[in-house]
Amino acid sequence: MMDMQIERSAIEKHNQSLLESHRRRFDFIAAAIPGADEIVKKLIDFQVAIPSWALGTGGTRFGRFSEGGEPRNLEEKISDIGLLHALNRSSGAISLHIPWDIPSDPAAIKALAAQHGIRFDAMNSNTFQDQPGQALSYKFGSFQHVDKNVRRQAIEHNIEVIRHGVELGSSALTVWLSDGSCFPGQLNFREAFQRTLECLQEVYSALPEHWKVFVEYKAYEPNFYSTTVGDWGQSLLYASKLGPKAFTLVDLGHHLPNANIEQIVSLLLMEGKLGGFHFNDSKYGDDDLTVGSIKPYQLFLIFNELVEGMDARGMNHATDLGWMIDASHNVKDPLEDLLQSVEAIMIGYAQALLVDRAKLKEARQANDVTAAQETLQDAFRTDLRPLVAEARLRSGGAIAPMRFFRDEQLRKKLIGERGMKTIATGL
Ligand code: AFD
Ligand code: MN
Ligand code: MN
Repeated sequence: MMDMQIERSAIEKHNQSLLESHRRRFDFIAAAIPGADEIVKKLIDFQVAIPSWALGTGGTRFGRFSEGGEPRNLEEKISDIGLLHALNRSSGAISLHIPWDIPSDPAAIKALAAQHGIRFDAMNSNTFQDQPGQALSYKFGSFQHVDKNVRRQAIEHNIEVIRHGVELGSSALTVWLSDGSCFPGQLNFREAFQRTLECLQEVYSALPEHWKVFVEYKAYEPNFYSTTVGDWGQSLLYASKLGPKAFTLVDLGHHLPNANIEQIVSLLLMEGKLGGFHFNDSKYGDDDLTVGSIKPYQLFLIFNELVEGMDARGMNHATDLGWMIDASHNVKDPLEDLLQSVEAIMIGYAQALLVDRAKLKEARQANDVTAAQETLQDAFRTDLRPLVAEARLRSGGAIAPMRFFRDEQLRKKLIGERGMKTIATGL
């Protein structure tokens, strides 16, 4: 059931109306920079996985203000991502969260996703909430828990998530553990680490042949004194002890204020232990704000390290890391927010591709700090949106997705089809 069909003719009409001005802008920037076409080709290949839990309005512990027209089930979530992908041609994947997204009919879900050109990226397990009817509580943690029965329940859940993923064609599991402590004395840190590692090792041994497991770290929240997978060092320690199929997952909002994330990314990539990202932005904590909305320069600096580090290892930019969004939209239309987030990621990536690597290397060799900074900022200050739009156009998408979304009143149409009072499962 295709909830919302975006007519090809509507996109073509939209593009026709914008083509002349787009062409002018594209030709201008393509004449001003080297390798415009190469950048466009890389942008066409680059796909960002959309989190299933972000298609509805998020909320905080203080309240949730749903928008209306939100997806009521997994089919509608896939349809919403199909809408995004039809417009930006860069959202060709979905990251599911279990048990929120348990498919009633996996084959039908897989076929529906394929119809939209969407594949299944990493699966996310959930041992940070107690589900209805759950035998044992995760109130005091899951893999770290002192009770081996709780740990067993959490291991079984993660193995169940892998099973769902295999049915859908996914090949990665993201484990984010909210485990930790709220007060000094509550935990023996060493024993909590050991128990967590033993559980992760059991999950690791259940991974199918070509699967990866991403160990996601987070500085604090919901625990506020310590987190058992609390920073990149701990995640790297777990991933290194687990083996070659285990990697770290970098969520941009999961660092203490002012952390140098681009340096962390550079070193994890050097170690071959960077698994992927949960992109978002933040001012203070794990705010899950729109990518690039607060610190776009940091996003560019991260991509600058990624492009340099991936090229140093001969990696395929599009396929060798997990590119996922993890955001929560409390006051914006979720689909508009996701269109903005994907665009910000594409712009940051394009700018990083534009960096004059030879000039940067020369400046570094000469300890010419000013020239090194100028080289980076030169790329960051170049407006590459016409290249991102060109990549969409060449892939059959819309030159201006946000304008299309509004001109076609797509949210109003979704409300018409689903009603005002719909709540999507998720955070
Ligand atoms: C929350 C956590 C973490 C996790 C996500 C999905 O902070 O980022 O990846 O939920 O489980 O945002
Ligand atoms: Mn995350
Ligand atoms: Mn988070």
